[in-house]
Amino acid sequence: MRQAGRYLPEYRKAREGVPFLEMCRRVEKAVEVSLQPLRLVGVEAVILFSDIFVPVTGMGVDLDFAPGPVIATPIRSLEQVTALRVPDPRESVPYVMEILGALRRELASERVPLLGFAGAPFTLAAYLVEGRGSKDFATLKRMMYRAPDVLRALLARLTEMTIGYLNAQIDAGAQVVQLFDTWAGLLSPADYRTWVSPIHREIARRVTRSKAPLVLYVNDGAHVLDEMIASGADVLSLDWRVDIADAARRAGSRASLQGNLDPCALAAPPARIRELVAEIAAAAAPARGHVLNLGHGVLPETPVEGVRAFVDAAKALPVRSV
Ligand code: 1CP
Repeated sequence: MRQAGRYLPEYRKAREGVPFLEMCRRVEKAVEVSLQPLRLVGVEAVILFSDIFVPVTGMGVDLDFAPGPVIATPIRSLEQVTALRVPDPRESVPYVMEILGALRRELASERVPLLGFAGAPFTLAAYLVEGRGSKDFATLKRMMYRAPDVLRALLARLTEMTIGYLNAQIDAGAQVVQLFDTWAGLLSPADYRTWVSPIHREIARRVTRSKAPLVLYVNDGAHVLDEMIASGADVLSLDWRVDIADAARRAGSRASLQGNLDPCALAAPPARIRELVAEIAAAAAPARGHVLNLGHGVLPETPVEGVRAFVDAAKALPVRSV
């Protein structure tokens, strides 16, 4: 999950006076803040510092962050979709591969795995159509019913981009890749089967999973868990609304699990955080494998002590394979 960010005073310092996209482009800055959660709170894996919208800038979309993504001209027509490029990410966003290479060199002696990531096509399309974050993405949902061809064409381009981007990250040194479908949980099970599942399956089929396992995250996805299991992803990252014991039973030997403490629980005293971590680990024990994590990214208001208590409690658990 998102583990760098504003809850860390050192991140706020590094970010001072630097626009967010500039942070993602400046290799030394991005390497520095990627490593902050490892050095400052002791997490056991490093995730590339970037954003799901970084590769979208290479498609010819004008966007900025305030603090979430804001699209200058939201995509509403087929003409706009056909104008989107699907470039080679090594050429359009070469700095992402440089950051990964630099991180691998930095981590070579430490046995700390490096994660790359991408936004899933549905979630990227949600912002591109809506223009910015939203509670219900009503413009996107209207497009599903009024202009399904436009949405289908947009998702097809984004799927090509995403597959090329994840494979380029694996070539550049990512040892695990995570696909974030933050907004796919807004859909009914039937719409999810139509608009989302085929894309997840295609990505799982075409990403080089023999070199880097694929983690799939869907926020608010309890009602589509069986579809997630059928996606072919190696690890399913669960939000906190999912009963992880039930997920372990349903996934069986088909997928490992990741998650799923409510990020707000990091406000609890350390002793309570230790209890909650032990409860999740016990509930996930029957799973094929389990990566202890939050059920979403660390929130800006989170006390650093809470994050540290979570990490320490996780490290005190017996090691399991994934
Ligand atoms: O300094 C700041 O204010 C920027 C805050 C921030 C950060 C730290 C944004 C803006 N993006 C990021 C980095 C980021 N985003 C990472 C790097 C990982 C790390 O270093 O820990 C990752 C994996 C993401 C992924 C991301 N961005 C997602 C998917 C995962 C999720 O959290 O659901 C989404 C939906 C985004 C969009 C986005 N970017 C930034 C914000 C605030 C948002 C969310 C906007 C919204 O709520 O609609």
